[in-house]
Amino acid sequence: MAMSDTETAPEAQGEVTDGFHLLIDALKLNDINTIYNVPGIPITDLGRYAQAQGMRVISFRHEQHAGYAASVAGFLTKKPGVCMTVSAPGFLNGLTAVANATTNCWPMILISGSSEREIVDLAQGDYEEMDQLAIARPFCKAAYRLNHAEDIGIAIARAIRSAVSGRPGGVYLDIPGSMLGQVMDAAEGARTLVKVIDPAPRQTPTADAIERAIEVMKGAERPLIVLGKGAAYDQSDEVVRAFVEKTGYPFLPMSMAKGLLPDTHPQCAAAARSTVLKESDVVIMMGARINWLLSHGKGKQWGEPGSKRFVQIDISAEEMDSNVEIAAPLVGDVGSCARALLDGMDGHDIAPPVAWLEKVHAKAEANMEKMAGRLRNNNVPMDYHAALGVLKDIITDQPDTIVVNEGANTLDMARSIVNIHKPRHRIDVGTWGVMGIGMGAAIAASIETGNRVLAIEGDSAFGFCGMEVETICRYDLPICVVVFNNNGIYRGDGENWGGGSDPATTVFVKDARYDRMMEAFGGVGVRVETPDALKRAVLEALESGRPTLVNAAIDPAAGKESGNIGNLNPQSVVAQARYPQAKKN
Ligand code: ADP
Ligand code: TPW
Ligand code: MG
Repeated sequence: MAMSDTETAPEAQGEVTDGFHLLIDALKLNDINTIYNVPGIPITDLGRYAQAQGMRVISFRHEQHAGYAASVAGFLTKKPGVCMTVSAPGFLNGLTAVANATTNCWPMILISGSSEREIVDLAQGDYEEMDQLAIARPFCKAAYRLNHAEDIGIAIARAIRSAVSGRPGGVYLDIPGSMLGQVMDAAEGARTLVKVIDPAPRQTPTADAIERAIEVMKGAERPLIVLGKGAAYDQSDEVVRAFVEKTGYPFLPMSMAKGLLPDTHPQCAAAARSTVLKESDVVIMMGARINWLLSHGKGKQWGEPGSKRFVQIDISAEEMDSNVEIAAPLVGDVGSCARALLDGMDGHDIAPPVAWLEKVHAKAEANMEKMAGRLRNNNVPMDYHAALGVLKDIITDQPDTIVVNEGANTLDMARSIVNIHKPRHRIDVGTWGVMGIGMGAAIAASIETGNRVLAIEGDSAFGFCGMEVETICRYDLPICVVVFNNNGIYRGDGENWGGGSDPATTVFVKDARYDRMMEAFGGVGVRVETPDALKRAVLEALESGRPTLVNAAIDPAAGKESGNIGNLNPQSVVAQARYPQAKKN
């Protein structure tokens, strides 16, 4: 039982514990040993005590980045990443990351301190007053409030299960400050803790469902496998590889599934994306939603209407038929489904016609050759291709380096140019295409894996999270940030269409010295204008492991409006006539 302040002083009785320490013990009992944190009332001491109790507490400059870091930790480890914030504004800053985690199906837990319940509920104006639980609900997979110290064990267990079981997502845990100070007898407290057994149980599809899928595969003339970040998350790397190789089907990795099988694998059809999407007749989706990133499975990108049959592997049954009919739904985890398919394939002829494989291969080779030429240029100013050609070679030589990537052109071009060779070695803007995830992702990748990290950042993208370079320096993390500095969003040569003296809406200060931000905190800053200088600077950073920011000057005229997704911009019927500067996207 929890005791109130008025009861006998705890020291007078046997050994005691309190809400702070039960919370720390509950996390540690469940192998959660890192907290991504921003301190303040009422959780400042919770962070201190967690550090004192041997947890890794990484304190950020802004909760959004602590939250993104926690969510990326969840993606990389299959355990919920934990973010801790103060009430109201800190909570709201962290909530963006919870919503983003839920959208990406990544497990995380946001733990926010909250103010006095009675005062909040009567709207009497408490310090940082806000009804956080109610606000969090629509943005996350589950939300709970912990009112009593004796419930901490159960609450943490519930939060962990909600985050990782079924389709993973973000969980909110509301911690009224007063709960942290509640006192319990230590032995009694220990008995309330819960060790979560098998938090994300494997889920195998039925024999019928497997048979149905094999029938569809047997009829395939031009099959394709699409690998998504759900497959990368599942960590069944060997089974997925065995399945893909046994089928012999071309595979297309979604951006964060790059490296699940190496991009250089002979079956990789990334360089023949348009061909395989348009011409395939059977598509096996493995942990990838048929959402906007795949044009909802419809339209000209997908060829003739009705020309496809889909097999879809997903942990979430509701995902089936979300956009198009699924001929063979396989509800389960990627590993179990791939294993069952592998076994089910025995004795069946599912080999694809050689002509299809040759066609895909030839298309991919031709496109890669075309690209190779563009990557070796010495244009001044440097363009995206020349800069990314350098980074591509570095990652090929140092494939353990984890690549973080955000921006528009910087994202789209890096995604197609920089090959990834190992699973979960690329982290990017995810399903929302969110800007500002870069530094949180880089920090989490470094903390969770110990590997070198190369963050390839548009200058705008970097601006959303740039202050976290201080965090990188403070924890002395081996992160090399390359800012693709084209002086703006998409391009750096925009004009003010009203003709006034204000800058255009999409441009930044010209030739800004982002490198000096890293220097300001004791890291290494380098400004480069050529592919050679870029190569030297990045190699030096990866060799030394010192926090480094390479400010790479990129041609302000090289980018496209919105990168590859300019078609999503709404069009104005009057713009073409009114503004001579307006160009059709
Ligand atoms: P991408 O953006 O790479 O195409 P999505 O995020 O759209 O991938 O899709 C990921 C899908 O993977 C989600 O529908 C999610 O339910 C599913 N998923 C998550 N974890 C697993 C798992 N362990 N096994 C199977 N499916 C999973
Ligand atoms: C949270 C909208 C999409 S891409 C982008 C913005 C602002 C920046 C592109 O410029 P960058 O890259 O990074 O310099 P480049 O190479 O093309 O110049 N707010 C959020 N998320 C998104 N996606 C936006 C705004 C956006
Ligand atoms: Mg830019």
